[in-house]
Amino acid sequence: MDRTFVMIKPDGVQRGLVGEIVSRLESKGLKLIAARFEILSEKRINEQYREHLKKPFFPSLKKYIMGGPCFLMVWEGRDVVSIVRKVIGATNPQEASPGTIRGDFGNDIGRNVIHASDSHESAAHEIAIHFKPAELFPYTRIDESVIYEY
Ligand code: D4T
Repeated sequence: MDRTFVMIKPDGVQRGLVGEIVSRLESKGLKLIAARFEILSEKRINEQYREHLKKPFFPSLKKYIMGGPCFLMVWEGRDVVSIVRKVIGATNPQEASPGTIRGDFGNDIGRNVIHASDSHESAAHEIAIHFKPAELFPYTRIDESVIYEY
């Protein structure tokens, strides 16, 4: 089983989309193994978005992420990193396909509802930024034998 980090951003929380988003990922057959509400510190945002520190949009991105609670999650499943990226859709909601989370709920690239790790390496890094190992709770889903062929 692979793991990925997923974060519902403050706009998603304030718009009441937490339940809808968790439901979509659960219905897909993915397994939620950790979750927490938190207003992220500047230090953790800088670590999370380290490749964007020098980008012109970074100051407004940081202000937006720090502007309210985020819902932080770790999801587990086979190929979960690429599956979740497909479920959330393109970074710019105007380019995200209908049926994806950003395609259905987003309008503006600066308010794109949700984040998910884009590689196994970034997933490992981001999970370690936000969660201690003891905060992860792996378990077996009762329907695993019918979700996967092998
Ligand atoms: P996140 O990291 O939020 O899941 O987004 P992506 O992985 O899909 O996209 P990203 O790293 O390229 O962008 C990070 C974050 O910055 C915001 N952003 C991005 C922005 O406000 N203006 C911009 O021009 C870009 C490129 C949106 C997502």
